[in-house]
Amino acid sequence: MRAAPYLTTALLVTGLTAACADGPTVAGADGARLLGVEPQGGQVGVSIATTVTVTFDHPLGPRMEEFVALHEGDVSGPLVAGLWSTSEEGAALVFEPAAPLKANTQYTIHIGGGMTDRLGAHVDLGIHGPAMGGMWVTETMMTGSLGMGPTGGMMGTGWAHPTDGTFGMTFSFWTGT
Ligand SMILES: [Cu+2]
Repeated sequence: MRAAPYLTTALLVTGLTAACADGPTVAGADGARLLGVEPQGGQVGVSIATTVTVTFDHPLGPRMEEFVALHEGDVSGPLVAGLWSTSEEGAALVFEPAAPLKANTQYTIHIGGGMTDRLGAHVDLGIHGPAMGGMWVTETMMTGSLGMGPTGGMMGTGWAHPTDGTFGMTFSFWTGT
């Protein structure tokens, strides 16, 4: 299932979303890949009525919507009230805020780094995440934040990458007026 190096390079230069959408959709040795984040990291002027959608190239395991969150401010900020659910037969996680977002405010989508897909393979955020404005979450970012230390719930299984010491990826966006 692993693409040859020349193929990977070709995908990177030909447009990530289109190329990957045409790729394999069957889970294999490689875990599901993050394909889309809406709003993307760095986006400004986002509607206060926005929802958040996080899309993968094949379905995730059960209850993975527990490992994605929307913070007000940066990753250390409070959680926005609302409901995460799955769609696309488990390949997309969708957040409906309980109320419209605040105007002219930063929000940060936090996607867990330890999620697994339906076959139990580790989800990959790194192939496409950075190109959509994603930033890896370090231990320093987590332990410095209110209520998010080792007992705070966003550093355990599902949030922590199994090997590299990161805690998922964030995508910050800014609402408009
Ligand atoms: Cu978080």
